[in-house]
Amino acid sequence: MRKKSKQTKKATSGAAMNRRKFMGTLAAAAGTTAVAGSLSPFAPSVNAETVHFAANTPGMGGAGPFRTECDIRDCDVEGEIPSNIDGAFYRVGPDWQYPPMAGNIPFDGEGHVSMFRIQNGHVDFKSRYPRTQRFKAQAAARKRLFGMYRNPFSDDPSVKGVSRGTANTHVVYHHGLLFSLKEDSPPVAMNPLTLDTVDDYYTFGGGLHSLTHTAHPKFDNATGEMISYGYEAKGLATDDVYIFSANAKGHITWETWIKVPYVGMIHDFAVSQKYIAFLILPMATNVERMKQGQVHFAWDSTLPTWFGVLERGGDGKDVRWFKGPERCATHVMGAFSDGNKIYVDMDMALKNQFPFFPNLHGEPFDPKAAAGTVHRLSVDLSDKTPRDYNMEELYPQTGALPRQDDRYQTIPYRYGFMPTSDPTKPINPRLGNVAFRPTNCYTMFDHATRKTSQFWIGDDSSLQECCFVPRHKGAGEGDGYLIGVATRMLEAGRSDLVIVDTQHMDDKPIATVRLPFRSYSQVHGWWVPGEDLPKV
Ligand code: V55
Ligand code: FE
Repeated sequence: MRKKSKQTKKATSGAAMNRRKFMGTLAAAAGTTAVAGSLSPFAPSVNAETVHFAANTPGMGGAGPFRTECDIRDCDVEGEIPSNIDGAFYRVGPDWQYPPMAGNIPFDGEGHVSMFRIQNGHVDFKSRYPRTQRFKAQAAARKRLFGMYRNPFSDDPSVKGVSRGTANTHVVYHHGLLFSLKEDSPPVAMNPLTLDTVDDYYTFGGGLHSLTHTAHPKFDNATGEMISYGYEAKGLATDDVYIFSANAKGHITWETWIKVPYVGMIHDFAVSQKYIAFLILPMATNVERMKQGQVHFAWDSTLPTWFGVLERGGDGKDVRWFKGPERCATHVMGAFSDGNKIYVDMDMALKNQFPFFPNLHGEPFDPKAAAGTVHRLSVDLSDKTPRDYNMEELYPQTGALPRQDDRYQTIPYRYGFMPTSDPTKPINPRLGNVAFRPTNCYTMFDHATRKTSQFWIGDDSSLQECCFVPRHKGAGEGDGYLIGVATRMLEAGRSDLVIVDTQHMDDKPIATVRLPFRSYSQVHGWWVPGEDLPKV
């Protein structure tokens, strides 16, 4: 017993520990709550195991995982949904299947996909876990078998060769399949109507020559192509990036390879009509730390950023790299090219934006330096002298998870959207002293005028990422609705789907779909028009 308590203390780096926390950590370390050995007359027989989530399980703000696959026919809708909104809003986020290893992070929970199918003013809700290889292995064993975030050294030996992918980051739709994505593994393909998993390791019919696939593919709406990539493509911590394009039927018609200056997180990328661009971040892969049981990344503030550009359809050996200072930028709002220039809009901050990825050199997490604003990165490829890339801050609003009218991916665009926090808005006193100002606005950015408009949901709620829904087929850019999930913080985090008119950002939502529970937190979501879905 004494030996065990020592190990536990080490694992939580000397934090003061009450008994409850201690038991929780022990349970997490063992993957189960170990009650065998108790002298209670109710003690189960030897080797019996129960599943218990400690109160401090990461994610969900202390509420614990959701874990409920469910169907609701005809959700409660407040307000009116116009009949021209016809389609499916999909969302995904991590939702632990089994209690995580002590010290693991929210980004490692099993992906859970939900769908709001909207038609004729009615909304049907469905949620399913994609049956990843990892999910199935753990379900069969009735316990956690995978260790730390993207760290194969911490896994149970029984899962060697089983895909580690959690499919927890993004859902997109292409050639009739819904892809649930995690950047360390190939897509998991689902039936877009039933959410049944149809392939737990999708390789585009064998055409995918990478061991990984990003969560952020891009879509060229003129050609129907999906342009995508995988980093660490030849295995753990490799400096190879695989880049490809799949046609509207899902056949890979172009592929190439590049090497990166150093191996860091490449969470998103940019595609214009002419170019493809990557931003390499100081969120560096660290194999030594993985071997010591840590997560995949640590922020190395001594590293520069690198902006790499190659031609779409070209050869990876012609990639050019442009240097920049330490910055964190995770998501692309939009990208376009003009002659030999490429422009990439991203939310960008000075330093590490993820409190759960450690700073390698021991600096404390800095929330001010982690606040991101929309920046425009650019280079002129006709300029042959080696230079840094250019960057310009476009707007002062702070936030993350920027989006655009997705019909304008790869081409010049005018409107962007982002969940933001507004320092001038009140915080409901019943929320007490909140550590972070809630993200309770959706801001619409007009790049033509540099003006913004803002939807504010109120002082008691926070907003997850939004998706843009065109008002009707052929509607002008940005003319339509923003759709996203709100967390009602004074109702134990209950979830509502809100639909906001982009022409009336100041107004209340036109409709609110009231879920009778608190769902897991979304990372990303995707809108699919009804006419693009398979016929039932
Ligand atoms: C992100 C999210 C991830 C991940 C890496 O938002 C980067 C960025 C939910 O998982 O693994
Ligand atoms: Fe992302």
